[in-house]
Amino acid sequence: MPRKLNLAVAQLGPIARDESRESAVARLIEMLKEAAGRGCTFVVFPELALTTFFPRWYMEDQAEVDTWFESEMPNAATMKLFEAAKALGVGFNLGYAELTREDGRVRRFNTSIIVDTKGEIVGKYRKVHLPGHAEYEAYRPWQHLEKRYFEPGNLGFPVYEADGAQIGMFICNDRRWPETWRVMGLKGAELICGGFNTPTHNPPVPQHDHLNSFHHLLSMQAGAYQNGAWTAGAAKAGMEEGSMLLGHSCIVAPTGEIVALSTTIEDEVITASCNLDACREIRDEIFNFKRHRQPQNYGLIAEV
Ligand code: ING
Repeated sequence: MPRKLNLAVAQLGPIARDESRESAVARLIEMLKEAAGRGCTFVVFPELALTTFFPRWYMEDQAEVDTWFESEMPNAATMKLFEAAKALGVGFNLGYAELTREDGRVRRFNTSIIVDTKGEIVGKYRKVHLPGHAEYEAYRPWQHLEKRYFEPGNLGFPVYEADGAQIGMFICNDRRWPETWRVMGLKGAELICGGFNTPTHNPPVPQHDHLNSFHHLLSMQAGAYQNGAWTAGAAKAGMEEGSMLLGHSCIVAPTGEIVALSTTIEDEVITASCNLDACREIRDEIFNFKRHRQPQNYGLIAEV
């Protein structure tokens, strides 16, 4: 009997700068209900799914920056999402800005969590690859200050068991780096999921703007095929505070085939029935890590 995971990806349209957490959570719950109605038991939500993509603005007042962060999870605004998911028996992956105290100091990460069908947080990931810059760059129509507001993740690329499935996470720019996928592939991930906020105009390299979706899907499909895993990406999409964000939320099979793709730049749920055992035909035959990898030749990849 194949192990089927009925998977949903819940794409968000724009979140306005002044939109409340409660409003964003209400939109997430609407899509959670739609996913449950289609028989899904796991939903992938976008990166920084509770607020607008705030790294597009330069801020110097740390107190203002910290208004975009969550210091607890769940918290007053997100408890409704956890409760709705538990009541419907649906797990989820959620991205948010995490403010925490570790090693005696305040730490800030671009974070995502895995919540199981019992409403328990069973895993956490902190974005490793932070794109953009740390100081104001006047030439840009908007900033991309992830290096200013977040630290690189300090949890590595973990893979967690959730309701019988081995699930790993990426966040946005991570998907462009093959190391992200390979580490989780080596750990046996069957589903590697996450969210993204991808402006369709990248100021340092505008000549690539017309390749924006191609590069996104190429990364998702390569990650899936080369590691024999299902991959799923949830966009925050649409014209958000003057910046057009890519849609093309997607679910990709271990063969690299796109099995579901969003067709709007608004709140949209896409779904697929994922046979987790399909990972095997890639893992056993094509990318059989034990039989075919030659890591003695790969040292350079992991060198600083
Ligand atoms: N956003 C973008 C991403 O990696 C980017 C940054 C855009 C990089 C376009 C390259 C090209 O999808 C985030 N938040 O990482």
